[in-house]
This record gives sequence, C-alpha cells and structure tokens, in this order.
Amino acid sequence: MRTKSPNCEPAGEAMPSGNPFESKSRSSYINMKIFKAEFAKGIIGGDYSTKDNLPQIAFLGRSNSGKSSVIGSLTGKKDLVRTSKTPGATIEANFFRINDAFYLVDFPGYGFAKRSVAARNRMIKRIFWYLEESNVRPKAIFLIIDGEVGITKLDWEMIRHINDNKHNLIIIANKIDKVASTKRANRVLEIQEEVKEVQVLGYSAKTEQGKEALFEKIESYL
Ligand SMILES: Nc1nc2c(ncn2[C@@H]2O[C@H](COP(=O)(O)OP(=O)(O)O)[C@@H](O)[C@H]2O)c(=O)[nH]1
Ligand SMILES: [Mg+2]
Repeated sequence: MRTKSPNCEPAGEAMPSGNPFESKSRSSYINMKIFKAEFAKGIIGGDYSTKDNLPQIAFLGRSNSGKSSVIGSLTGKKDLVRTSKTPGATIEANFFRINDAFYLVDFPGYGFAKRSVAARNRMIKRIFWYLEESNVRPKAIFLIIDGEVGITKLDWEMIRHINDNKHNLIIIANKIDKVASTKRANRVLEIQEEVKEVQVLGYSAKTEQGKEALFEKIESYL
C-alpha cells in the first residue's frame, strides 16, 4: 500500500515547519495512494460486518462538519461520497472499500438542528450503541469537527463516549480554510490544548491541506 513517490508534494499552502498540518515522518516520503474506492454498502440497522472482514476506520461528527467531504477528498472521488446540500439528510452509515484493503465508514451526522428532538436522540443513541456494542469495532475513529467553530457540547459527549469505550480517537479540525492562513496553525493548537491527549489534525476537504498527514494517520491504524 505504501508507494514511494518523488512527486509527493504536500497538499495545500506551504506552512512553517513544526505545525500541526505536517506529517511527523516527512523524511520517509510515505504517500499512501488510493487507487481504488468503491461503495460497498449502506446500513441503517446494526450489522457492521462485511464479507471480507477488512479493517474499518469510522468517520463520525456533527451534521455538516464535512465527514462526506473529507472522505471524498481522500479518495479523490467526490461523486462516490455524496455531500449533502440538505445537511442532516443522510441516515445511513455508508461503507467505502478502499484499495481492497480497508473500509472508510461514513456515519450519519449527529445534532442536526432541523431534525426533531426525538430523531436527534435516536441518531445519538444509534452512535452510542455502535461505540459500545457493535459487532465490528473500528480500528480508529476520526471525529470530524468544524475547525472554525471548534468542539461543541455534543462533540464533547461523543468524545467522552468514544474514550469510555476505549476506541482510538483522532480529531480532524476540518474546514480550516475558513480560518485566516496566518491563524490556522494556532487554531489547531488551541483545539489540541482543549482535548489534551487526543491528537488533533488540521484539515480542509476544500483545499486538501493536511491530506498527507491524514493518510499517514489512517495507515498507522491498518
Ligand atoms: N470551506 C469548506 N467547506 C467544507 C469543507 N468540508 C465540507 N465543507 C462543506 O460543508 C458542507 C457539509 O459537508 P458534508 O461533507 O456534506 O458534511 P457531513 O454532513 O458531515 O457529511 C458542504 O456544503 C461542504 O461543501 C471544508 O474543508 N471547507
Ligand atoms: Mg455526509
């Protein structure tokens, strides 16, 4: 899966070194390539198993935080992962099989304000159930937040629940392009200080800043 490439330019704008967008092992020139990405299944019920039992990486987050966009930017197939013009519309967890080697699982968002309270609670319960007792445990959970907005009350609840159930957790501060370029690195560090031991990666599904570091992080759990 690891491909050495002399052309592995970091995505996005150049940043000063020692910033949270840079991968930790740049010298290795690791650049995971996604050469195959296909929709495998969408589920509303609780069966997270797949026939091939390949490892799963879960993408969770509030509605509209950019889960689908992040997966679309990683796979380079924006059409594969439908991003919603009507946020909060997706209720399926969608499985994308990558390189015939692992799955990225795009979860329905939680906390969508325009849903009824009952519907919101149902969704949150469903995600809690997944974290506690799903038949397949993900190798890691990438919690997508809006990097400009920061961690919301519901995100905190989710973070606590993810930690209580001893999952590997990484927070993706997405939409970082909305923060002025001079303030981006600091914004990510601010969020990092809030969550202490959980790692935070800055990201933009729009400009693909942070893509290399995110690839590496995903790969480290496979
Ligand atoms: N500026 C900006 N907009 C983004 C980014 N990621 C997603 N969006 C937008 O945010 C909205 C919600 O994205 P979507 O991927 O559907 O969110 P989801 O509900 O979490 O799957 C869409 O209008 C996206 O175009 C990003 O990195 N930067
Ligand atoms: Mg989505």
